Amino acid sequence: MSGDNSFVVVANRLPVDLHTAPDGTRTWTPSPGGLVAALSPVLERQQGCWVGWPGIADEAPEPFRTDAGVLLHPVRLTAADFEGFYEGFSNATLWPLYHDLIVTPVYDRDWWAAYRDVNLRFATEVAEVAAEGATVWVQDYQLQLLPGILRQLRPDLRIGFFLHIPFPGADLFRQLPWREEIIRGLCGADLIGFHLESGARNFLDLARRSGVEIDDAQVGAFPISIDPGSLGTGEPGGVEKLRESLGNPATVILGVDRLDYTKGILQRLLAVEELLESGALDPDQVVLIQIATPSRERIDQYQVARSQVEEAVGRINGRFGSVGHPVVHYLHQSLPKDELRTYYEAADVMLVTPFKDGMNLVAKEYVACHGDGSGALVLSEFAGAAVELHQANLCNPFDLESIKRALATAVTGLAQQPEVMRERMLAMHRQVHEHDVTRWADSFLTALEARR
Ligand code: ADQ
Repeated sequence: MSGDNSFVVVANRLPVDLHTAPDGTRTWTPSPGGLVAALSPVLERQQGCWVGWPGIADEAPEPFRTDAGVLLHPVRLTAADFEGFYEGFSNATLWPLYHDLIVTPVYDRDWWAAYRDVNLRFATEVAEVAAEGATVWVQDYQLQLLPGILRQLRPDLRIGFFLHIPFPGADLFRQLPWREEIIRGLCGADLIGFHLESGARNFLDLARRSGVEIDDAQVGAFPISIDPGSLGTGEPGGVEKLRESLGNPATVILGVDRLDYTKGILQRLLAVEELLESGALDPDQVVLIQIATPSRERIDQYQVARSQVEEAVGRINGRFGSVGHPVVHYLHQSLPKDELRTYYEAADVMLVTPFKDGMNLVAKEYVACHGDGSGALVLSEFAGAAVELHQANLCNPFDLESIKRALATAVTGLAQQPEVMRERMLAMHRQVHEHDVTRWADSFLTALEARR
């Protein structure tokens, strides 16, 4: 049982979208994302294959090759799989547990059974497409059992695993009724990668407490980054046009996130509201744009988070806006990357305030768009990105006063100490350019190559 692909990437999602034309014709088109861009060179060089779910329940196209020659291999999931494995165990159990219990995880035996089944199905598909001795790179928390299963099915493979979200401390992780199975599943990999050293340490500690034999070299920290080129060049005059449409305010503040309760969107709105209330921010001089991509909308906690955000936006505009001049501009939409670039460029202050975040690519994207040294980044201490972007205005998102202080300091810093702020932004810009996503992928794959 082996295929002819010497390099296989496995992720919950296949990088494709289904398009339906007005006449009803349906086509699957590759959707370029950060991970695809990062892995494309290796995938193309090595006749690579990507295994994943195409994003729609009960549907899967036949495997097909992209123009660049990458084989996309769909795994079919039923609506019940989607509920139990994805919405349930992945996003209502593991996601809150790994993000330090910002909401309470649900431990449901049926969801666990679905998670095991789907991991087994993914592993079986990978075992069929991978060539003898191939390298397989497994992505993220939805597939933590896969390395262990695959190791049993195909001992000849070189298996890497990367976790895109934080890995919690032992005291939290040990709540999980199926903790042993997850640890053993991950230990099937030759190399287990985390964004931060702290995640790697947490994992080593747990594995050893569970009596699993593991050496230090089996885990490592590989902070992910972005492809600065993927942000496009921006529309000429786009920034001026955008600022004009906002009424040319002195200060544009921006938030860009998936609408997720981990991202601290409500907290930042409350901080802005209090600064408006105290007069520290002038509603005639400042505009906050919050762009929030719809996300996991059927899960209760996401509906609660959305209502809270939308209620706060309405209240702030009701209190401080005037006709034709809202203080908060809120979009519940996903925007194309080049449009996002105009927002990033136009923003004087970027507010990134997650309670917990594996890395946070938005912070890096903002910095990548400010090669001229303009702008300021207010960044949560609990985002993985804070380790590398320590020149940001750091804040504790659990402390409203801390967000307010960081935001107010950023605004006054830009006015009163432009040179200091410029140096700080340029240092962060250099960091992101020198450590891009290609470097991330190369360093992981080189370390994986060195194993076994
Ligand atoms: P996410 O939680 O999705 O990623 P993040 O790292 O910020 O968070 O990436 C979000 C991506 O979506 C960015 O590239 C951003 O540009 C894009 N995006 C957000 N809102 C958008 C909008 N309205 N329109 C268009 N695009 C939008 C998970 C982890 C992170 C980790 C990444 C990568 O939770 O901690 O950094 O994976 O490992």
